[in-house]
Amino acid sequence: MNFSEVYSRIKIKSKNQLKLGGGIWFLDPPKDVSLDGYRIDDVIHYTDGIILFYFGIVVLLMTYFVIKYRARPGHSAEYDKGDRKKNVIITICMGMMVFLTIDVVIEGMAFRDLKQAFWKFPKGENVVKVEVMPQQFAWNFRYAGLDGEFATADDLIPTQNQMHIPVNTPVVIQIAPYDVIHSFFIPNFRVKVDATPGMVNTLWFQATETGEFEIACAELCGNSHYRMKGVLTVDSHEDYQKWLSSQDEEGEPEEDDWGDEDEGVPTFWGWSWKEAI
Ligand SMILES: [Cu+2]
Repeated sequence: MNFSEVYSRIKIKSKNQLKLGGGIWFLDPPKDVSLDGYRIDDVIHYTDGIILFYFGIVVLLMTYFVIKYRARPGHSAEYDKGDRKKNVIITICMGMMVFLTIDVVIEGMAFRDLKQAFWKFPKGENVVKVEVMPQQFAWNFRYAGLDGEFATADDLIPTQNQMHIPVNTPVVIQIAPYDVIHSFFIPNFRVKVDATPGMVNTLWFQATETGEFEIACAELCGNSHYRMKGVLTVDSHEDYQKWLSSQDEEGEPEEDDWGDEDEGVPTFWGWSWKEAI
């Protein structure tokens, strides 16, 4: 297989999968349509750049030494343990440089982003709250309904795998699985959160563009994990309200709340909203 074959395969694959932004062929990530996605891209670009920089230095030095110390008449090989003072100092300096310019910088960027965005949960009236309950192998979404309270009779549960949110509005999700560990991943938003049995996890994001985007399960959760795919539709405010009012209310829970075990689909679920820390 030659280079252009590899190139065309990658192109075709990614075109079918996701919407792409402009950039360098296979390094091209899915188009960022979120408020804070650029922060993740920045960390990835910095990591790529700095690693490429050190890789370049290593390749150049290796090439230089391979030529300089090549076997030739009048030059015999010399055994060197590499433990002379000079070698130790160079190694420590290189190690420190890598540590300071890669590890420390990335850690700094990550904590800055967590503090400024990802851990700063939006509060207030306009925040859209959604409860997410993945199961083998589908996504269940729950909206609070008119009373704004979860686990009440007017909760809205859209068709499985269909999530709608309004554009330019902060969205907070709380997620807990019905069965095993899953992971809620929306590549176009650069966010991901695990669904862990026995825990309610939280995540927030905000869409900057309308459209349809993929929701993927990012945790190998069973034999049909590959088809655990949902659609996140970002609507205009008007369309979102229209969609909300077209959804059926959940109704009073029936006696057999969690459905038949063989059935595998919960007939009633939902928990009270837990305020994020
Ligand atoms: Cu899954």
